[in-house]
Amino acid sequence: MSDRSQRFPPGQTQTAKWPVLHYGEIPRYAPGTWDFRCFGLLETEKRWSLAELKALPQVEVTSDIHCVTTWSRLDTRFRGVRVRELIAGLSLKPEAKFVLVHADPGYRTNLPLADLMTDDALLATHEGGQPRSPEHGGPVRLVVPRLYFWKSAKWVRGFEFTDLDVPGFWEKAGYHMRGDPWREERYRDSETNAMQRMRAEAKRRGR
Ligand SMILES: Nc1nc2c(c(=O)[nH]1)N[C@H]1C(S)=C(S)[C@@H](COP(=O)(O)O)O[C@H]1N2
Ligand SMILES: [Mo]
Repeated sequence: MSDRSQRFPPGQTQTAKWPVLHYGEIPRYAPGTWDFRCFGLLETEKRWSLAELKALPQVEVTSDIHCVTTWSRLDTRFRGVRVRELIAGLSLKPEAKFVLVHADPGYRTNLPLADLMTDDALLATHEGGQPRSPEHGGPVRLVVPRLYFWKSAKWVRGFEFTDLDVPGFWEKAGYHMRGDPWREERYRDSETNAMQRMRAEAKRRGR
């Protein structure tokens, strides 16, 4: 079972800096054509423009974030739309049990629908009172602090509701399908090339 009596999940250490980690280039976006889409196992698909998303009720949540490369950052203050509120307005089909998160540039990550329905799961537009910088996922990033941070897709563009758990980018490369830091669900099995590359990259950037 998860042991939340400790502030840090097993194997994690605190970082004061906030490392920037992603695969590929920081994507550009056009505020006029950017949209956030919900599709898949829904009666009716839905989309929001950036202006529409920003006009939804905002909440502020302070969270600890835990990267699988072993750094943790405490007390990060995010502001945005609570994912649960967004999903509450959708007509989900009963078979919808998982979400494949779609993000720029071609990033995907999967998680159980239940993990998006928690109080602290946000579509974050702000951090520490500032709009999200492009390198940390602006204009909108997903934040799911209860799971390892690779699930918190930067440059998020949509949720695809599915009946099966479809592996995303890192999950296909061997990362855990769920990724609960308190259970140390880091990798599914042995280390793959992609994982080694990512770790070497993190080291190079001086995490
Ligand atoms: N779109 C996108 N989102 C992403 C990634 C990525 O490569 N592309 N990397 C993930 C990983 S592995 C981590 S640790 C966090 C890092 O977020 P940060 O750069 O804000 O620290 O973003 C996650 N979200
Ligand atoms: Mo990561």
